[in-house]
Amino acid sequence: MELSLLINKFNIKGRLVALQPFGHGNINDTFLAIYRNTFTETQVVLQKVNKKVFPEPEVIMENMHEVTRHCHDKLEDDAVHGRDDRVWQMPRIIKAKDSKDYVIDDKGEVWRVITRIMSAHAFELAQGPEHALECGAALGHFHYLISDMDPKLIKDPLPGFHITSGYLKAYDRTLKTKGAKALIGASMEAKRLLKFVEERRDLALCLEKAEKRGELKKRMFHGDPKVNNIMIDDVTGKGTAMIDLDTVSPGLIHIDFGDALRSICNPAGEEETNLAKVVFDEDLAMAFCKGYMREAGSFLTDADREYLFDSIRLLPFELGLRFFQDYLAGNVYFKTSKPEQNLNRARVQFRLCESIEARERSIRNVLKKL
Ligand code: GN1
Ligand code: MG
Repeated sequence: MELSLLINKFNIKGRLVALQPFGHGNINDTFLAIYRNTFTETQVVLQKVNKKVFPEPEVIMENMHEVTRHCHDKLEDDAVHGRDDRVWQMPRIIKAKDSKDYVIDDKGEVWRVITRIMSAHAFELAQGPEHALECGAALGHFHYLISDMDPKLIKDPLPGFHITSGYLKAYDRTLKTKGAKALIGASMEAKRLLKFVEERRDLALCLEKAEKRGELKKRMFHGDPKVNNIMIDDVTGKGTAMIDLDTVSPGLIHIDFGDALRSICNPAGEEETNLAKVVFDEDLAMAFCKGYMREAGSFLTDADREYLFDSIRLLPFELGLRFFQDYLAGNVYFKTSKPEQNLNRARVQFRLCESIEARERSIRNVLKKL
């Protein structure tokens, strides 16, 4: 179905004047739509939820309904009581004309429309310590917002998401395939990455083991708090919203903490091809942690703090493993424009992991002072 006909099934006022691809997500297809009215303009985001990644796109929308309802109520209450130093925002679902939260097209694909957060941007890379601090504040505030949500309202959006032991199992299964064997046989770099994974199998289980021992407890987490999912107000320069709410569900907040840091403290970005440029920037990390603790520090336990370093080391390893496995499986999960792209993405994450390992003592010192 043509995109303009599809978006016409949603309840949006005005005349559609532009509909164009938007953002750099690796999973869903995203478009920006602009509508004109006599006195105003409305901008919305149209997205196709990726069925190959999310087994039940309808569940994603039910979850989003619950998350936004909970957070919007809390945001309004906080605003009425003047509890915040800024206006925190969150996208709203725009309903279809039949009052549903999504539209299913003739191919069975699930489409949704959400509001665009206006006068704010997300960046592809950290812009400096002030930006990193605001990213930390935005994630910390988001954790506060969802902290008292009933996890039972949420259905598992993506079974196995951020379960590192599961990714290792999938990787081991892939290694046995003909395709993976051929790719590894043909590339020195792939062999090097294989060795990198072998040397770190134990570390991959650190958070899962801590959870099993009861030291860490699942709470609500975001699941994908990378730098381009954190909106910064164009006028004030302050963090104003977390976007990409598809994976908000019960999980360890450590995953979010490590995932945000692996994204924000790598100023070269996920697609860098010159590994010499990939380093973990400790100034950005310190700034991020300061912002995060200001908003979320009060609900972290001593045990939570114990595992912060492990989470910073784990997440680039986990993402590198996911990229590497996808490369070996023939690029079936993450969107790619070049056949070697997932291999290179894995190289970047593993280099970042090494850079974190080399700075362990200094990073632990920073974390102790928080
Ligand atoms: C994917 O779609 P996007 O780019 O927001 C992935 C994240 C990864 C990220 C790496 C559901 O997120 O886990 O960290 O790519 N999301 C899913 O860029 O797998
Ligand atoms: Mg995402």
